[in-house]
Amino acid sequence: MPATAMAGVLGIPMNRMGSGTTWIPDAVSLPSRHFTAGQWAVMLHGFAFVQYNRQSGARGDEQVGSLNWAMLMGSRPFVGGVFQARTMLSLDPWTVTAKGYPLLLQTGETYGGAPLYDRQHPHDFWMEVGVLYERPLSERLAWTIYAAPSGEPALGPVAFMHRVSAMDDPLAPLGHHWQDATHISYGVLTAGVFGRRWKLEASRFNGREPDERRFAMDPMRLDSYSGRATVNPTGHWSGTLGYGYLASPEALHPDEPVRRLVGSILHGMPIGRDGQWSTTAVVGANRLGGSWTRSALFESEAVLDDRNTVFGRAEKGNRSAEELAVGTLPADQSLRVASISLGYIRELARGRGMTTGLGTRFAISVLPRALESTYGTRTPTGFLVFLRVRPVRSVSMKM
Ligand SMILES: [Cu+2]
Repeated sequence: MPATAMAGVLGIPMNRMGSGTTWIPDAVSLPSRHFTAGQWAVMLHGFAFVQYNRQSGARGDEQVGSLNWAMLMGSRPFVGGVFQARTMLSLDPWTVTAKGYPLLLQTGETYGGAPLYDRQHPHDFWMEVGVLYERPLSERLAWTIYAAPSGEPALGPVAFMHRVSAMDDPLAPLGHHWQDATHISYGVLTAGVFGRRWKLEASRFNGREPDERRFAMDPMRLDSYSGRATVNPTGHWSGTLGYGYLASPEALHPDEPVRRLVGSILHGMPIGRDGQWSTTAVVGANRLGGSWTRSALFESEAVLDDRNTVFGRAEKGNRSAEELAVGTLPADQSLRVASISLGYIRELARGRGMTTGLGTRFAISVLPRALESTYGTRTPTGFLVFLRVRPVRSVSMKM
């Protein structure tokens, strides 16, 4: 039996665990390698893309780079429960540079002391370093604690790179900083209780976004808090609702706390012998000062068989003129933007449990008239060709 089918506390399949302490539907899985070493069950995840990325229009740019991450997780029985140590690492700061990669309309974090816009920041090298402990209280109830010098508080859905509906899409969602951007927080403590189909969690964490020193751990703080409810009513569905108070997310605006409300619904089902189909909807909102800004995402990925994968994403949300650094508009003018993307990957080679695919992704955005002169068009596009290496999906036996 593959370790994916391994049952943890309360008989919950081990690979229900997504990033941080999130859950995904049991019917789908993130491809991984497993082995055992003594009492330890070890799981290795990882994706590496090498991509040419071209964003069109007056604010466009192009880049050859690599997006990548690897995760190592070890679990073992410990005083009546299960102990897990994990780390997730990324070389993005080298391979897409400290300034990140071109992505029209993206905002969040800084480079050279200035806010980034039309670029996605690189992920920190230390994406996660943490420990997790789960222990049953009865046949139907268990408790858990998670402590991470770098990790993910209980807020939002599974982070995008760990989402089965987005795993083969190299690029970050435009709603990242409204939805799942807290997935790298330097200092997280989470406590929770759960049954087989539900989980309630509360976190204290560092609300500050990672700084520009991408290879160093940032100073730990526990100045922010969040709470999240998760339900997995059947093997095919998972839903969350979370709320967070981020004390001072942005270094450039240290006096501005953000309140975040995020809801998500994930669906997953197997397709044939080798495939799986996974879909996610997320709505996230940030309150800064007195007003809320919203973002919505719908994405889906189908691994059709051992050769073909298709994926797509549709998003809409608001940006302020200040966030997009449009000096000709009032700083607080709210601009509605939308984007849709489609991608396809053809597997070229397979070996040693890994598969290599050649992929492409095309995106088109729709801008309000107020942004036309800045972007040179109201429908800028993004184009990507890439090679992707990841583990072969282990056939799920947990249903
Ligand atoms: Cu991120």
